[in-house]
Amino acid sequence: MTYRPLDEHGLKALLGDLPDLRARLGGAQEAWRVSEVGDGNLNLVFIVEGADDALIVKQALPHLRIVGESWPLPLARAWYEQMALKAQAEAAPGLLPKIHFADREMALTVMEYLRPHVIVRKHMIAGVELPRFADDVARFLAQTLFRLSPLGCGAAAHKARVEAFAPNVELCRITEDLVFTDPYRVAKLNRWTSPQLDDLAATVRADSELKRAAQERKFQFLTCAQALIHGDLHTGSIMATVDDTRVIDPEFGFVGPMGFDIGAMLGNLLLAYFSQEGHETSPGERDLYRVWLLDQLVHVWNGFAEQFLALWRAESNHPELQGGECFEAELFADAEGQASLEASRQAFLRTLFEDSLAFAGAKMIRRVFGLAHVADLESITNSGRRAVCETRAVALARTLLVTPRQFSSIEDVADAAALVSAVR
Ligand code: SR1
Ligand code: MG
Repeated sequence: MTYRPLDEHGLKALLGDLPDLRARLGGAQEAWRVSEVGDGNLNLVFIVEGADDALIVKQALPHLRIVGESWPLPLARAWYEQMALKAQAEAAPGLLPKIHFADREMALTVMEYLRPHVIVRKHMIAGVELPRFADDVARFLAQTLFRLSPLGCGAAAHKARVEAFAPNVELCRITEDLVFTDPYRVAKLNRWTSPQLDDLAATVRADSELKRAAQERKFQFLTCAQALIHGDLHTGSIMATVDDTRVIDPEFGFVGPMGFDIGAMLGNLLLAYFSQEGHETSPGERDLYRVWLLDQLVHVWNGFAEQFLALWRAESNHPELQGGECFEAELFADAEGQASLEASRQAFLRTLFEDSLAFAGAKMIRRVFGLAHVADLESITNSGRRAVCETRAVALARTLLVTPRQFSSIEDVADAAALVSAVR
């Protein structure tokens, strides 16, 4: 199929020519209801409803949706997304949407329609508690980052993934520019709550320690090929109900630093936390929800660390699994070796914790001063109140990015967030 952006008519014709999907939707093709619901920055997203079932159709546009044709983007991102969805679904069963059909030329993916799932960011703006969220996200992180790294798979499989995702250059460049560089310089597309944050934006641009930390993390992002990562794992990339969680949209996927995915999640939970006061209709209304959000922060990291270590102990070098080739069991066979291996695992987790906090800080700062903001903060219509929330978020973000080693645990981070938000 040659690429053409789809409209309602084109979409019905395309799905009508695919017998499996036509049967799945059911009823007469003319009666199918099509609505374009994409509210992200990059793609077209359609819901197609037939008599029997409904489907999601996602199609990449050749340019950045939020900017327009002046910012061309490769259609190939849909292919990286399809490859990542498949790899992650194998590594973390049950946590991704099912793919029914994919076409590389059309940059098109047809997926199960998740309902009544809602984007987690929207749930968090509305103050909805999600009992499964932290466990599921921790499992997604542990299973994908372990099993899609050389700790959990063979060297050849790892190198094949590095090669397969390495050409996802333009999407990675968006992150390199928008996350690690633009917020720290005068850039045409930067924006912030003005005039309230004008001075803080200038302070950020003049902060050498902060800029150095951001550049060190950019270097890590560019060079550290630890695992296939999602690449954009914010709360807008997760859909959930109270009893089901699915991770979507891994079009920024590539083999990169594990801490980038974990940090994206922790940073976005902190943004959700700091934005809560802006959503209150009476003072203190969101106090309990704030506590719940910090609990999620703690549970995501601790749950991840526990499951990641358990996978490392159980699956690495497992004779019946195609486990990793690092830390080969025969090198650590005796008691001293076992203790040494365990110390190595703990040290790995500690470094990963600091990486994750630093990336979390970078992800928070970009959402306040860069091009792409988050609805948690943007939906606070009173700019004065929004600026207060943003200033607090930036205060913690700077500490996370510059001195992640000052935090001995994720509980420390939660305490620091509570302290910052208590400052009037
Ligand atoms: C220019 S695209 C802006 C942002 O949207 C995506 O969700 C990524 O976070 C990207 O940085
Ligand atoms: Mg996305």
